[in-house]
Amino acid sequence: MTEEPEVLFEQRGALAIITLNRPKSLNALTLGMVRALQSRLDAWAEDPSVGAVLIQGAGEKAFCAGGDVRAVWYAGKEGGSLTREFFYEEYRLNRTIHRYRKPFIALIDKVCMGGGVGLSIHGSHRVAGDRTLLAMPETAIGLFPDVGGSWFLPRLPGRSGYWMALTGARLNAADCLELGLATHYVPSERHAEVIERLAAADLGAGAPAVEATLSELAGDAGASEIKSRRADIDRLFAGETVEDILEALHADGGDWAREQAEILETRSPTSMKITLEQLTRGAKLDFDACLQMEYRMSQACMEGHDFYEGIRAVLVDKDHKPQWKPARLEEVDEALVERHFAPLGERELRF
Ligand code: QUE
Repeated sequence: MTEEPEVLFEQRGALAIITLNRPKSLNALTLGMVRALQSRLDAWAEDPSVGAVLIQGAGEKAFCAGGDVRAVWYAGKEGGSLTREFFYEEYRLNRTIHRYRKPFIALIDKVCMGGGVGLSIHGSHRVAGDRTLLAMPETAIGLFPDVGGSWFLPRLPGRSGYWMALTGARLNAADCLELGLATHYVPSERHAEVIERLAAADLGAGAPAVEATLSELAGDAGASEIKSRRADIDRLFAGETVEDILEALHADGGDWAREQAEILETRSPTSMKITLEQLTRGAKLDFDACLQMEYRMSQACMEGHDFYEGIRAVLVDKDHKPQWKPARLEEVDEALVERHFAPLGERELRF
């Protein structure tokens, strides 16, 4: 029996196509996939026969559910090097996509979370579909919204990125378009046509050729619920501390605010505090500095408690009852937050 490759690469016309191919694991990104993507993107960048790159997920459920954090979890428990190498190479790949000189189109139908957002948001075009479900849910697993979250989340309209980061809210196509996380909506049944049309297009014209094709296929994603919530989000998530935000949510009295507070009360207190600090700092940093900060944070999380407990509760035992430590926001002191931003000396992320 031959083993299925975890990523498939092909070229049709001037269109280079990536298919994330671990459908049973929601195409969660392994280090092997990161390495394969990095070397292929580097090669395609120099290849004059490639006019644009498109990335999609295999199967019916996901574009990409995130990093293969289960493997990182095992490595962390057993002293393996994956806790260092995975984030290091994943963030470098995010940067390659951010700096890519050719159109980079992601078909983000179905589940697109965490690391999956990192493979799509930094490209030039994101095409949402009918089953798009996009989130940065890391505060639920004792992590923080990485893969460039410090760059793109504080740059979303108003406080919407802060709300997404803290709650892990799940967005549909209309919401993604509203916030600029998606550039186009194309009905899912026409996503195969997106590939066919781009493969047949004269991509020598670059982004305008891609733009024309996507615009022709684009449809109406319908009304965005977030659009009607934007004023609430901007008002209730404006606080400088997580405690301030929770206080505003409790004081509001409405159902939506109460639901948001209930969500936050299940998230890792440490994750929420470092996430708010991360976005506040990220708003003023350039892209590379954002990733370097995130790498410091990732390594501090690997040394801590909540990541192991979060993965245990959500992906290993699946009891969804994490016992966070510290368990309460007020126990997460400034020194603990600051530790997540400390320099790493020889181990810093370098480009
Ligand atoms: C929050 C997350 C992730 C998550 C669930 C959360 C995440 C992630 C996965 C995931 C899903 C399926 C897999 C896998 C990992 O789930 O980042 O290996 O097969 O990667 O609530 O941040």
